[in-house]
Amino acid sequence: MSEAFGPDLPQKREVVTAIPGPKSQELAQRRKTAVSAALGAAVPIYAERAGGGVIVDVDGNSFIDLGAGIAVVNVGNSAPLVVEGIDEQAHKLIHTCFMVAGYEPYIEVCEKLNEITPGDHHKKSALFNSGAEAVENAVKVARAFTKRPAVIVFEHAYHGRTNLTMTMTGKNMPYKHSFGPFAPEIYRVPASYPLRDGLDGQVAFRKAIQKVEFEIGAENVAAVMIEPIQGEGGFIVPAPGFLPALQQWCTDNGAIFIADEVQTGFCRTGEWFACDHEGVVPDVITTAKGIAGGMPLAAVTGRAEIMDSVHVGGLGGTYGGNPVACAAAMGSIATMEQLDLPQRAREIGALMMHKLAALAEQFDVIAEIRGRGAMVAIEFAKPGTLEPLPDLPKALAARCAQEGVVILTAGTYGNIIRLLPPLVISDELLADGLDVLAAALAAEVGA
Ligand code: PLZ
Repeated sequence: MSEAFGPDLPQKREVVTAIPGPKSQELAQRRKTAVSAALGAAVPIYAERAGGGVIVDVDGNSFIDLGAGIAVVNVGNSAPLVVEGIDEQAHKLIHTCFMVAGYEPYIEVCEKLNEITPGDHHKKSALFNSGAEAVENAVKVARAFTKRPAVIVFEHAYHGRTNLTMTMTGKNMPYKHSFGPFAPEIYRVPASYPLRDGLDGQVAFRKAIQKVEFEIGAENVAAVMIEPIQGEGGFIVPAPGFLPALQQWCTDNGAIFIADEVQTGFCRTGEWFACDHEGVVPDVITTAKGIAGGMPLAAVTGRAEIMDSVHVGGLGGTYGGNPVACAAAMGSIATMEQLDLPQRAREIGALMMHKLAALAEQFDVIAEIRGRGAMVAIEFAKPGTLEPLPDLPKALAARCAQEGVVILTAGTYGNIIRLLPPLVISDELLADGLDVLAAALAAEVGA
């Protein structure tokens, strides 16, 4: 097997026990006693090893991974350069706290992010532990720079689960329900959702921005934060022109345009970042997930004058930019460069689109196939309407798990299947996974 694929696991789908198998069931019992019931699970299995396009569970079942740990292991699980980086760094230095004594890997990651994120202006970065933490800090920076309070977010947005970021997240269940009161000065405006609003980018922009101008006031806006393709919201690709118009409005009105690329970043969409598709250059960009091949790391990267506007000591955290996570990031990014993963994401996307287009012909519950690169979704609705079918994706995910395929659901209405395989998955494995999904759909709605 190719060196690049990490652990020497056979790249195949193989179900050898009932799902969940006996060992997974045993762990489920222990979990029930020991782990808070508040944590959900997409599949009922417990993973032991993973690499390339497969996850092997504790019972020896080999699953095709079409979720990549929610767009995290873009370079594959335990990718060789990631493991090497972790191993080498762990033997040298695991922690000092960057605010106590600095270390090179932190600076190296910031240099790399400043180089690869959109735009060739002078940028600076700061590192954190999670996507939510990056989003929080991007808001802090934007408020400090502009000395304004309001933050504009969009319908269907997902930005995290902390108090500020859950406020910014659009969906009540499961993210916000019973967790209020929420943070002040967060304002939600309509997104561009071509399937459901039928609007072109300019019209969708006017609709959103009129709300901002009349209800909030442009001069009160610190930042407009948007996922260039909404992730948890259902891989919603805005109409062309929507993002550039927002960016221009921010420039014209002294607000900070923040792209939350936590889910879309690091080659997922067929470019290094989703903003690259329309040549959008955000003032600030938040990244996490794919950055470090599975290690917890996140970043805020932005125009130097914005990032430097915060007082010394104003940003930080005990673990943010941990040396081992930084070494993993350098391994992860090097893998993306060596394997040309933006290109591979485009190939994966073409393969998925081709297969799914055929499915859409066959099944009238498919309202739309959409996405960019290796970030593709199927939206389900009652035939001939846009009325969501929220039970179908759940049923499909359950059927796929039984057959050895891990797929994830999404969407404000829960009526979406999202496909985001590791970018090192083979064509054969991907095709097999999609065939299993097709069979599950036929079984669920009748061929
Ligand atoms: N911004 C765009 O997609 C995380 C959430 C999983 P953290 N998405 C997966 C779950 O149910 O908790 C995400 C995102 C975007 C921010 C975040 C938050 O990133 O690393 O989960 O904090």
